[in-house]
Amino acid sequence: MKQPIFIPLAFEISSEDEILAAAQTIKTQMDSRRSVRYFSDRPVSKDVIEAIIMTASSAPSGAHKQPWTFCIVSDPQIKAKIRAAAEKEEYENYHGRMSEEWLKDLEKFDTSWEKEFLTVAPYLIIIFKKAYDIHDGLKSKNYYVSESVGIAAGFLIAAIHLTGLVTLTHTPSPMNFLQDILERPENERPYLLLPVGFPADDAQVPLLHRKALDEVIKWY
Ligand code: IYR
Repeated sequence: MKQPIFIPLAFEISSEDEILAAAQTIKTQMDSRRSVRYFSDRPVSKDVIEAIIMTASSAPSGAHKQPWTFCIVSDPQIKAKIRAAAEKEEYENYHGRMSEEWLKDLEKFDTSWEKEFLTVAPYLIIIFKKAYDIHDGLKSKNYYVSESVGIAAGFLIAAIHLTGLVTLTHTPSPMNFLQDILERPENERPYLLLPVGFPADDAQVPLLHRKALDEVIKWY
């Protein structure tokens, strides 16, 4: 058996005051994050995208397998293909596949089958989850794949926001067309699509309220 190698943890203990101040600062910063559906076509540098992807890829994962691929689309033709395919599915969703209750729950967001942001935002990030890996033709197992990729997606959304950009968690359904358009291998499945960029000058967001502390916390 291979001997595990351990190294000292790089960690510095902060004072209680510093910890509380940091927690409150992060709370305020993250509370200003909003899902945005109206994008500007203002460009974003590739270096920024690479940095936020590496932040996402630093997420914990089952057996540290990092079972994800981040596909970054800036090519206008590919974006147009993705938009056409997503809108085709979404049209069906909004015209019969989604229940009345579901449509009513979405009223406050004023969404529709039209997805202009898919061609306007400078980048589309499509996260693929890897059910298993293939190295030199050999399959190897991944573990807790959905949990791992969900955590990475959370890191990505936080990184995008803290960087000063906006995004939206978009899940066209079904989204297997992404597998075909992006020519991903059989072991990968589309997980989430995130347009990334700057908001449109006149971007608006719905007035929403977040749940209060006592609605989301139970102490034991
Ligand atoms: N996927 C559709 C519908 C949709 C569903 C939920 I749940 C949302 O929170 C928002 C939209 C769409 O993208 O419009």
